Amino acid sequence: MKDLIVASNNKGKIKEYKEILNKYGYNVISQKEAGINIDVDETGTTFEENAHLKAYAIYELTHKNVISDDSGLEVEALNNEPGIYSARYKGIETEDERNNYILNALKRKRNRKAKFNCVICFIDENGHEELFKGIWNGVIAKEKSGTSGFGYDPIFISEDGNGKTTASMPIEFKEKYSHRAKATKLLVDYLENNNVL
Ligand code: ITT
Repeated sequence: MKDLIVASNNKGKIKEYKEILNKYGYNVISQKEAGINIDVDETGTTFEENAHLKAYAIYELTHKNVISDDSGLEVEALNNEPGIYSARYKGIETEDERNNYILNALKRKRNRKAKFNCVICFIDENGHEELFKGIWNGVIAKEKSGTSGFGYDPIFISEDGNGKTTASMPIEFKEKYSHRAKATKLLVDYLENNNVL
């Protein structure tokens, strides 16, 4: 198995990377499992910049193959917020309260279009860097439902589903269609075509 350290402290993301990448023959090790206890400051202004900052910080400490993930939800009627601030939107502490905030903010809006973004930054053990991006279009539900996944999954209805939130769908659904699944597919194609690992 080929090892990849995932530069993340988000348990939901790490679980998804373990599930998807394992199927492709990669062994995903979280930064915590690699013995690294840091939280990188996300000072960038784009998903790309923040993905780079997170991957580079872990690469510098390990000089091993690293991936990071900067992701987030953009809601059209909220000027594409929360975007890169998805994990700390309006300083609201919990995922559940952030979901409530968005549902409230959209109460009288007709336009409920939204999309998830995911940028993966891969740095190989020689320091060569590549970025891969995935987007998942959908709408914001009228109310929360479901318990699978994490973050905004209880309020996001993707264009690929049957009108249910992604938190109401089996795990395999996100593995196939999500922003993360799409970016991961590009990463795997790159790794395989270039015999990187
Ligand atoms: P790391 O930086 O340690 O990886 P983080 O949670 O801070 O963890 P981000 O800065 O990339 O990561 O923020 C991503 C946020 O976007 C995440 O906390 C969720 O709120 C949301 N998000 C991203 N992908 C999601 C998904 O698949 N389902 C639901 N919400 C998601």
